Amino acid sequence: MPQQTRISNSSNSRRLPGVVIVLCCLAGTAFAESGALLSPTNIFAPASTPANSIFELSLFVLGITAIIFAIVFSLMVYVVVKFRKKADDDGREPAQVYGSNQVEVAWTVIPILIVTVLFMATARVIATVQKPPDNAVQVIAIGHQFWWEYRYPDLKVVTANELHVPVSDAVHPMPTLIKLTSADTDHSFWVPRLAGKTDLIPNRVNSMWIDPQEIGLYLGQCAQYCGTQHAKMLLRVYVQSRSDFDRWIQEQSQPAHSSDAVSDGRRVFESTACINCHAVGGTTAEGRFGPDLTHLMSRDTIASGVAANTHENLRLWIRDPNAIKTGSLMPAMGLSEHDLDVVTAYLETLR
Ligand code: HEC
Ligand SMILES: [Cu+2]
Repeated sequence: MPQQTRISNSSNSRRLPGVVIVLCCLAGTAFAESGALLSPTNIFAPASTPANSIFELSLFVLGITAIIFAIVFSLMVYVVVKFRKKADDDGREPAQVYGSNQVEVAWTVIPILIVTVLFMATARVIATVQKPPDNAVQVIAIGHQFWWEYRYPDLKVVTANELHVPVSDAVHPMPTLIKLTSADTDHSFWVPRLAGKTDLIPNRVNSMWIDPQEIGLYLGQCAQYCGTQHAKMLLRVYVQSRSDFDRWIQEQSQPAHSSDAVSDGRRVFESTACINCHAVGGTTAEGRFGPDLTHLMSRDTIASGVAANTHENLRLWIRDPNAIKTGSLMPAMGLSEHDLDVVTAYLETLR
């Protein structure tokens, strides 16, 4: 009988590494299949210096903690297996051992060294991320419930929800410095592939910078709960070639193009409360509560990335913003079908 027990126990301990390998494989497959590596908000695919420094630091910390985990876990498994209750246990207490200077010095000094290394590596990354770059494009980002306002003070451009910045390669660096504040409550700017999170706080100006190295669209999300529609406060950063960016700035700094064909819609827009909340460059509309609409049609989306900027969505939005974004701070204006049509037509000329 004792003989039998020992045999089954030893086969159990031989099965252990197998179980660990299977678990690791499962976790790995789940991770790969979740598409995490392909996602446009992937924190493991940095495309800008601050994001890259943070990424490297996290790999470093993950590496050190993984080694500690492996050592502690293997010792634990070893102890559990080796000193488990045996069939021929005599029931006596094991030898009691007190005090060992070597062991105590080792487990004090080694952790102190590890913590010092982690501290210094972190402090270095914080210094890199906080140091404002030279010759940067200046942008002011203002968080609103539930949309983003972007101003380029030197370039005389005001826009909303879709931030455009130039690409910055190693040969011709052109970083963007973003100063962040808020018009109402706390928000947080987080585009994982470009930089870490920075909060937008009323009556305070924070700053961050990015130097995206690849042309493309980078996505993010307000990362600080700011009210009902926090979840629909999406971030879109368009990284463009130098010439495309210059052309975009050139177009955005023009006043709105006016067209007589839509004068009915323009009249409705300018005689209702729209102009208390929205600005259209070169007209009497100078409201600042809502997004600047001067170049509305140059944007791919409306309502902070929530809906594509199509005729149907635009009309639906003006009829009832809550149909697209519950809790939005734009009221449904109760316009007639005719007024809805002409106002939408007018907005569609704001290129
Ligand atoms: C009380 C202020 C207020 C009034 C009045 C108002 N809006 Fe708005 N509007 C907003 C706010 C705030 C947003 C942003 C909503 C969001 O994304 O959460 C917005 C968003 C929009 C957008 C989407 C812009 C974008 O780029 O995402 C359009 C288009 C728009 N409004 C048109 C109109 C029209 C047309 C009228 C008049 C019929 C009007 N608004 C009246 C506050 C207002
Ligand atoms: Cu927010």
